[in-house]
Amino acid sequence: QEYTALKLRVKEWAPEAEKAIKGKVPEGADVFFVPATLRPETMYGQTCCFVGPKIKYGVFKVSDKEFYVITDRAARNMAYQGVFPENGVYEKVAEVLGSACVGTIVNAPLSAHKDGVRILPMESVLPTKGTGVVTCVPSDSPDDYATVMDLIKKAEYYGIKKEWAELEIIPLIKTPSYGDLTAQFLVKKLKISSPKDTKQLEEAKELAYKEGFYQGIMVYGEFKGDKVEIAKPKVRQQLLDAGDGFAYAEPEKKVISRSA
Ligand code: ZZB
Repeated sequence: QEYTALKLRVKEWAPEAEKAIKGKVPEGADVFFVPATLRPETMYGQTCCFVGPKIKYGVFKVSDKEFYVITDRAARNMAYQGVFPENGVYEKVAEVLGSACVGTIVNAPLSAHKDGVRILPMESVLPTKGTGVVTCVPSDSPDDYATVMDLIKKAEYYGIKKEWAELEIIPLIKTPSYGDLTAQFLVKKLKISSPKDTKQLEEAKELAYKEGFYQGIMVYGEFKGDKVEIAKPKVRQQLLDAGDGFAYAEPEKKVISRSA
């Protein structure tokens, strides 16, 4: 899987996370949360960025001025993909629990929400996939939409301010079958009522991917009017050229045949 890793720069730390990194990251250095995405063309619609509250993240040094918050596993993989200065070497300067990061404000490249977005908790983030950081696009990702609705509904339970999850959901892509808010449409259609409806969410994700890629037309951003198929690599290249993102590949997983 070839992901686009996106660099979301920390603007303001949540107090607990700030304590965890204090004295370990040089004053004035930039720290980035780095989600891995397969949908660079949807980055205009980022409304928050998810971490697993129970996941342990490392803060890894890229240079004196630049540090990445990702899982140890992702850092190891990146170390063989030219992300760090020396091949195979990755230096961890601090550790921080996902829950401690909740409330942190980050700048999300291309997002319409220019003042920044919050780091919020998502129970279903897999520590074994991508970077363990997931950027949230509730217009086009059913998982993200279901999680955002749940965060709003149970803000107190999650220990967040409701407003943090209430950023406007902007239509990005229009398709013949699902309109211009694919995730919301599919969540309703498949009667998904919470992020725990994992089976329906899996189905919704597959449908959203297919329809979005093959039938989608951009209705937002620089490539408005273009087919998603055409816009996707262009948006990706822009992010790479601007230094706001880089390529990240997951190592091949052995496919185990279920019928064998
Ligand atoms: C933004 C985005 C916008 C995404 C969208 C999807 C969609 P897949 O297809 O199963 O390989 N993701 C990345 N890492 C993790 C993780 N550790 N745990 C849980 N989810 C993760 O999934 C790839 C997508 O899953 C990634 O692309 C990321 O969310 C999420 F409009 O980034 B995506 C229809 C999907 N739409």
